[in-house]
Amino acid sequence: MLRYLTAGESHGKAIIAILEGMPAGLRIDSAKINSELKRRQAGFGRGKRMQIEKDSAQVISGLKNNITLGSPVTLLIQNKDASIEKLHKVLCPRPGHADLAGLLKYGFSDIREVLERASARSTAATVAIGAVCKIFLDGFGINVSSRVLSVGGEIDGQAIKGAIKEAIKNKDTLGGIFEVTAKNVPVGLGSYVQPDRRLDGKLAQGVMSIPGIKAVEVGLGFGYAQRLGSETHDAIYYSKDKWFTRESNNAGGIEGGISNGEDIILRACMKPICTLMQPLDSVNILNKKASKAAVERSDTCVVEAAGVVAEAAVNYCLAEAMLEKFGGDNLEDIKRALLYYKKRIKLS
Ligand code: EPS
Repeated sequence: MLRYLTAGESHGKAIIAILEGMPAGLRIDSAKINSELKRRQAGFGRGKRMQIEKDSAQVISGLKNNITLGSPVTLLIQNKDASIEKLHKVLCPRPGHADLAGLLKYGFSDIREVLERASARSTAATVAIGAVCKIFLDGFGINVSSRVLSVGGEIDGQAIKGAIKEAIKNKDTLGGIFEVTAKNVPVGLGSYVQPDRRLDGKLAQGVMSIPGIKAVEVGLGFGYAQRLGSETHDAIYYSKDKWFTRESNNAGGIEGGISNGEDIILRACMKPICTLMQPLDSVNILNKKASKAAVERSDTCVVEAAGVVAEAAVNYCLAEAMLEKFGGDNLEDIKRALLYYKKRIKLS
């Protein structure tokens, strides 16, 4: 069983993740974790915080001589900006952020108590965990990547850059759509036997829980709504040398909540960042008077970074599904179980 917990405030001492359930015997190269953390910090439209931080993870448990022990792996990313105790109060909730609902829910009188943990800074932990899972999946040839499909309705790279520049100039923000693809995933991950074991449901949960994500679709997704069944389902062929094949992949690699051996493809929509330098109407939470929403240091557009975080979520989800199907406490046991399974399905 694979599970994790993250901790840390945006301007606290550090962001921490504990990942439990990685099998023993996996070599972890911390440079690989750090290169994923660096990718998360990149992209045109990021704010000033990314110039302050140079995220890198210390692995403080679960390894000996860089090899996993099967015990919890703790990852710690120090915050350079650890000014939480000195930061000013925030009194006017930003529409779209967790500010107002979080304040009411926890009974705070300062929105800072909400935003410190609600901040997308926590996605550094998601990426660190995903990077360990990526190293695990690499050993099975499974590869997850992402790409930006559109930002503010623009699809061309230059037009996207132009739209972000315009948004910066206008003190506005932009969202967009990205796609995540997982290649070489074996057939049979996830299951139809219980709702909470469906792979598409798990992937959607992982990606939907990234801050700012408002929609996730698998394969043709919303596109199914305009088409006939005869035009959409991926016909099945068989030949001795090629085994079972498809000529299309509208299902996005998942049928009945199970991976079907085709590429897993999902897309997600990120809303525009909700901290606006030209803020929307809001209300002061102390005197209840109309006011403009708080302005905090923030980004203009993070769709590219969100794609990197989604890769991490998908890596985690696929590692979990691999361990559920071929699970063991030892990496070699898992490799053997997969080999045996592949042999068995080719023979059937
Ligand atoms: C982020 C760190 C944050 C923000 C942003 C993303 O740092 P700071 O608040 O110090 O500028 O740049 O997160 C948000 C503002 C938010 O509301 O989610 C990061 O590390 O990605």
